[in-house]
Amino acid sequence: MPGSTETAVLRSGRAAVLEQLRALERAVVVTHERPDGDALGSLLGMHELLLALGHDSVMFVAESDLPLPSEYRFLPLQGVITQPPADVASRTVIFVDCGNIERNPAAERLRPSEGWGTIINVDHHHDNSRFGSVNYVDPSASCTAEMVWELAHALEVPIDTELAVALYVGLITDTGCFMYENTSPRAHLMAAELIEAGVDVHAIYQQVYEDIPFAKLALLARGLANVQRYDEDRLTVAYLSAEDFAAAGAQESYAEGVIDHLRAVRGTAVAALARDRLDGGSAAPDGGRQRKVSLRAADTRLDVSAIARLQGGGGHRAAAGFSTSLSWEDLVTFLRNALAAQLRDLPAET
Ligand SMILES: [Mn+2]
Repeated sequence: MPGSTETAVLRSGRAAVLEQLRALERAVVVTHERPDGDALGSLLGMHELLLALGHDSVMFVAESDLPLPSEYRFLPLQGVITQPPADVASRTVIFVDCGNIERNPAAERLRPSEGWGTIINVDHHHDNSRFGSVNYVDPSASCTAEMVWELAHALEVPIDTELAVALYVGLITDTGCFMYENTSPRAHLMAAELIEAGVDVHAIYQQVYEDIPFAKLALLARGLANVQRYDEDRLTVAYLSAEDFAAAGAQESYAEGVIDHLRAVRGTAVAALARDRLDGGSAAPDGGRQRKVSLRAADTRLDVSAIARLQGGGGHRAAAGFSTSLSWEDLVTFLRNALAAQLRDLPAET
């Protein structure tokens, strides 16, 4: 729970964002790289909210993030632009679900320089770097879509079916279909309202979770074949190499969900999945591979975002990630040490 100072900051940020959302005329809505369900749901939701207010709005997703994961292609995102708009300097740039400005691939071209407009930052990551000129960061929100939903209420924007579907996708993906720790009564109240607004629960579930390309199953099989466990099974790790992706015929986004299997294994306190970046990323100094590492805490006393920050990443206590050029062996050593340090610092059990 946020302390009173944090709550005061949150309220002032919310008021400032509401004021900006009412007053702005032209906006570009953006989110984080490799967008997931909450990123895309809140991107589309914010865009539709702006259109409902009568504003000019465009959505930007970098070329490098296309194609979008196939499970989200049913969302009406055909209109996204893949380069920042030429008139970006005269638009309010609205970041949703983006904990750090560097998590957008076009950060350099979205950052205000002299004479530029406003950056609005709406997010629920507790380690958000508050990079906006106005920041509304609410770590108690289950997803950024929940914050967009709440802003729509405050702005008296009616929730039509299209807006409801966008927000619902953010809600189910970030709460693991209402099963993660962040699932609050408010998340369920939001779901109830979105269903009343016309969301077809089962149809969306099928689109997002049950229309799996076979290559994704093949990639999961390879990931599960690569599982290793350390430290009395408290650390469960697996990797997906570029060769695994090639052999499965899989895109990078097909790795989504593999880590859930690692987290669910009895005994696991922390799960990690390291996957080679298929775009190569920036070349590693030793000529080695660039890897993207996803972390999950199965033990709720642990904070994997703190582990991710040690490597320049971030996220939530229960779900975080970072990029690295560490070798696999060094990466495992790092994770084992980081986990051991957190376990050591836990209060003694009574
Ligand atoms: Mn999110």
